[in-house]
Amino acid sequence: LEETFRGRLRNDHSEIVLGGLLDVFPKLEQAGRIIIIGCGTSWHAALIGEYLIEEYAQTPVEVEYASEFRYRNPVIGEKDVVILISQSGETADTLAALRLAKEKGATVLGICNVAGSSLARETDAGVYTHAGVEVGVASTKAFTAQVAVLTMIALQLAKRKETIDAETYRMLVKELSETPAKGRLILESNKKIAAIAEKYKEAVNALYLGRGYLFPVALEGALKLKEISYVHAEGYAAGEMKHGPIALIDDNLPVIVVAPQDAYYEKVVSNIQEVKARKGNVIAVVTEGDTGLHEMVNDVIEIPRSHLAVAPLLAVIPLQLLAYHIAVLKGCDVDRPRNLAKSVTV
Ligand code: F1P
Repeated sequence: LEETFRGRLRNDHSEIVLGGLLDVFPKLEQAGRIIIIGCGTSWHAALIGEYLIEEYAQTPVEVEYASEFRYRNPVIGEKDVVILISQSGETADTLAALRLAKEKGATVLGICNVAGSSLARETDAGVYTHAGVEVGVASTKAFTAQVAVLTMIALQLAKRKETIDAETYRMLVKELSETPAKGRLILESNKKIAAIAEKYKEAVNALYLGRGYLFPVALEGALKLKEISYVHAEGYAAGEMKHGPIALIDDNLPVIVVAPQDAYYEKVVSNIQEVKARKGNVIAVVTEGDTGLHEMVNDVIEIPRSHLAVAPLLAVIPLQLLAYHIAVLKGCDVDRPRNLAKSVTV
C-alpha cells in the first residue's frame, strides 16, 4: 500500500495525484457511465470500485467479467469509460474485452501491475498499482493495490465533480494514508490466525459473509481459500444468506463473517445470530475492542477501526492469512496452486 500511495497521496492530505489519468479526468467527469472489467480477484476489486464511485462520485457504474463481456454484444459507446483491471496485464479475456470496448469507441483505462504489459500498452491511459512482484499465482497484494487505486480514482473524481465536500475529501484521504500502518498492525495477528486455521483445517466447505464494501471482500476471502487450499468456499452478501446458503449451516461449517463496527453492523450481528442459532462456527473479523462480539462467536480476528470506505484494504488481510495458513497446514503449495496460472493467456 505504501508503494501504491507513494507520490500520490500528499502528506498534508490535501490532494490525490494520479499522474497517469490527468489527461483523461475530464472524460471521466463527463462519462455517462463507467464500466469496470476484470477476472477473478480483479473482478472483486472492480465491485468495490463500483460501490465507491457510485457512493462518492455518483457516476453510474457497471461491473463485468471480462470472460462474459467479450463474448456478448454489450451496448457501449463513446460516452462510456471502461476501466480494465489486471495484475498481469496479460489475461486473455481482459485484453479481448479491452479491444472490444475500444472498437466500440469507449475510452479505455487500465489498472495494472506490470509495466509494459499488453494492457498497459493498449489502454488510452492508466494507473500502475506498484504492488511489486507477485510471486504467488493467487493475487493478494495486487488486490489491495487495485482497491487502493480505485479508491483514489473515486475520491478524485468526486472532488472534481463536487459530489463530496472538501472536508469529507480530506478526511477520506487521511483515512487512506493511515491504512499502511493499520495493515502492519493486522500482520501482528498472524500467530492468532494460524491457531484459528489449525482448528478449521479439516473443513471441507466454508462460507464467507460481508455487507456493503465488505461483500466483495467476502468473495475474495472465499476465492483465496479455494485457490490455495482447495477447500470449497462460497462468498455471499450477508443479506443473501437467507436466500439459500442458510441451508448449508450445521456444526461442521465455518462461517467467516466480516463484521467491523460500520453502518451495517447491526445487520451483520443479526446474521451472526442466525448462523449461531443453527450451530455454525463463526470466525468474525471485528473492530478492535468490540468485546460484545467476542462472546457471541467462536473465534475473532481484530482489525483497527477505520472509515467504511477504506475498510476493504484492511479486512481482506486476515482472510488472505487464514487461507494461507489453512493451505500450509494441508501441505499445499501456496505459491503454485494446482491448475492455476499467473497469467491466464488462453
Ligand atoms: C486474474 C486472475 C487472478 C487469480 C489467478 C488467476 O489475473 O483470475 O485474479 O488470482 O492468478 O488470474 P489478472 O488479470 O489480475 O492478472
